[in-house]
Amino acid sequence: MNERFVLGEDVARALATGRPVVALETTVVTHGLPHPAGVEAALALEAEVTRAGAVPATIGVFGGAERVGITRAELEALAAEPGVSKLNLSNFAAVLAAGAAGSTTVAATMFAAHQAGIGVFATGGIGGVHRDSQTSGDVSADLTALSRIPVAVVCAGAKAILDLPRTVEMLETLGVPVYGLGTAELPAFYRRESGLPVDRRFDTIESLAAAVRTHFALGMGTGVLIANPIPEADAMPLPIYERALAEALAAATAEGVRGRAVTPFLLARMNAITGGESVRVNLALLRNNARVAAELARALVRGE
Ligand code: PSU
Ligand code: MN
Repeated sequence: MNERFVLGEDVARALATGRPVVALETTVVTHGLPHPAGVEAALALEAEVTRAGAVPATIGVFGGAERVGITRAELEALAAEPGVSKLNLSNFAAVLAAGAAGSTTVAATMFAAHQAGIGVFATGGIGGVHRDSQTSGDVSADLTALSRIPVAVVCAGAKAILDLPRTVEMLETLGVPVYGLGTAELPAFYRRESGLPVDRRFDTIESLAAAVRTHFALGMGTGVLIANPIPEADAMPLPIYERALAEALAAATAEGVRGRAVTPFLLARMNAITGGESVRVNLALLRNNARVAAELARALVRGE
């Protein structure tokens, strides 16, 4: 550990005493949700983790340090920072070295969490293989991180804006187990079903924790993806979902959006087209994931 790596007080104490900790990302705050819904979401997720009996560790980069367990004031400052970088594995070090501000994607959050010794992380939906990947080559660094960082990522599947069948194939190729909690299907973020199978279904946190613990104990070296579908009552109605998705994807193509801008663009378009419905759904699934991640972190601590 050095000055480039700073643990928040509560997180440091929790890790030192073997209490369950859940990592939380900040790209969803700065790029995934409209301001100020992002900050409210981050605080709601921290509260959800705390309520479920674990310690939240929200992660961000600023002032030349990678910070695991930022304060509310730091979170607000990060969210208000103009031009804050969306960090994955490739731009992380340069932004850190420049002393600039960066929010962490799933990839960057996995990296920082693992460095801190945190094994469980809650997000909304991971990045994956984009629908135009054959021409654009756009595949999220989240998959790279999952292939080489042993952290359990609780999500509502991959974002439906992606090519889900190719994303599932890629996860298998990379050796990343996909475990469904209460489902045999990979959820499609805004909705519970995608028609794509997971590697295994679990119906209790204990049985899920046993598989995650075994995966890490075997030294597989990869992350684990835990697919936790949005509660049925919160899911986006199918007709709204299909229309909004088609319109958002068409807009991205028409406007020639590329690279790191693609995912934030599509999420913002979904929000505009659905009149805020996509953000409401996003918040619901994030909270659901934070709670399950806290329960998983507790089960993993109990089993040791
Ligand atoms: N999940 C959400 N909203 C988001 C993201 C995930 O509900 O904004 C972010 C995550 O940080 C994820 C990133 O890692 O989008 C993926 O971006 P890309 O496709 O550019 O790798
Ligand atoms: Mn990308």
